[in-house]
Amino acid sequence: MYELKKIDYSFDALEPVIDAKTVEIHHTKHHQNYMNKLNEILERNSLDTSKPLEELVLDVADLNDEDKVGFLFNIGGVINHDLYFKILKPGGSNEITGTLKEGIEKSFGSVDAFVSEFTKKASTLMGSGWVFLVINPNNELDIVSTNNQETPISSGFEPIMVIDVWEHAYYLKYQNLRPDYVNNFLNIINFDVVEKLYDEKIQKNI
Ligand code: MN3
Repeated sequence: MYELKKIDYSFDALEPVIDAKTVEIHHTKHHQNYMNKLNEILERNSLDTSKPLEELVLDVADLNDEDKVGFLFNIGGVINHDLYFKILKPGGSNEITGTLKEGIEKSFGSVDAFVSEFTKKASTLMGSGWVFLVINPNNELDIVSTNNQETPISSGFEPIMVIDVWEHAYYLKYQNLRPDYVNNFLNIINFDVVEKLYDEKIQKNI
């Protein structure tokens, strides 16, 4: 069935922003567990599993009724964590430049305004969930949050950047200080990867 994507840096590569133990548990236990549970559900349903997960998630209507909730939770868990680990950069962020900068300025007014809104949403989201930078159906950038493991793909958005605000993402180091985690997190985002995703998806939509 589906296999978990490897992360292409070591568990300690995001220190000091995210500690090695947190990255290790997050990827090898939490992320892996969503994949295992998803495969268990797919084994007893007949879906086209040759598709990428980002397309498969839209086939939820084809599942047995009793598996629909578990399917959305676990496939969202895999997709969201794939993006999360993909957009992080050992050694720290690069600048927001090029087409991504233009898109952000068009949708939010300025990079500072975007960072401020993203930080606020991620710091104040209640309970467990995610905050995303997405391309909305009008091909503009937007910030959306989801609860639990829901992916915004289910609502017609294309996510290109994300922060995981489940406590398992930061609790060992930050405990209750989620705003500190959020502020530091913005310093390890690989904006070149985010820009590449932005360019690919905008091109596809034209
Ligand atoms: Mn997580």
